[in-house]
Amino acid sequence: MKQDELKKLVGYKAVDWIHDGMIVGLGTGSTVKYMINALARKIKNEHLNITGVVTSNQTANQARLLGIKLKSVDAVDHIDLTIDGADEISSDYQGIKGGGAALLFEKIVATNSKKNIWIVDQSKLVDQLGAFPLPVEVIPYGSRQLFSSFKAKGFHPEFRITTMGEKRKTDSGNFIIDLHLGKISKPEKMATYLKSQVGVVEHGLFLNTVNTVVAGYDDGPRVFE
Ligand code: ABF
Repeated sequence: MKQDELKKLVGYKAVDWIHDGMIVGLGTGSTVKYMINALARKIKNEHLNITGVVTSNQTANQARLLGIKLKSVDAVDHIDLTIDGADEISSDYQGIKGGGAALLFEKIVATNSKKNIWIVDQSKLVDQLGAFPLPVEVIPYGSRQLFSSFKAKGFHPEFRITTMGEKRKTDSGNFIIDLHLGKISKPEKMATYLKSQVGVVEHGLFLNTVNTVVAGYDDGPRVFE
């Protein structure tokens, strides 16, 4: 199956975990778009009372267009379940996220969720993290200094840029620096280092976060828990 078909497969499967009355974190990315479409259909067909909590303007726009009730992460007292995509998932279920530049709000919503499900096509499953560039969200002021320090450490940094060649801004107005690390042998150590750097807001290492992975294979969706 093509990658897009695999994304659709797991996006549709993921709504099996959503039940009436739930407060559901809605992730960001092309795989999640399929899940949100399926969720809107399920809400309508089964007359469900579902409240969505979004992780990006992109997701908010799609969910609103589909008539899904939304609340801010600060307007709910808990999130039952968050369903999101990922860029890489290692064999010990650690993740890299942020390819969609939404990692900060994704991590806030994931951190405040009772359960996290990641939906991916099988190409995202890797032995070790790092082939996918690690996104780091930084505030603009001092970002060139951070860039230089990452370069000096051999992290091969690149500012995320738009198709117009300008520095991409996140929903919070920050910049993303992608680190081309190749392999991340000690994700915990890398996460601790990045969070210690003044000006770093958040990074795309999602460690000890996911509870269930739904991966799309040619013979169907596979659930790993
Ligand atoms: C989002 O899902 C991002 O963190 C990640 O980049 C993206 C994966 O995108 P896609 O589903 O489009 O491959 O959570």
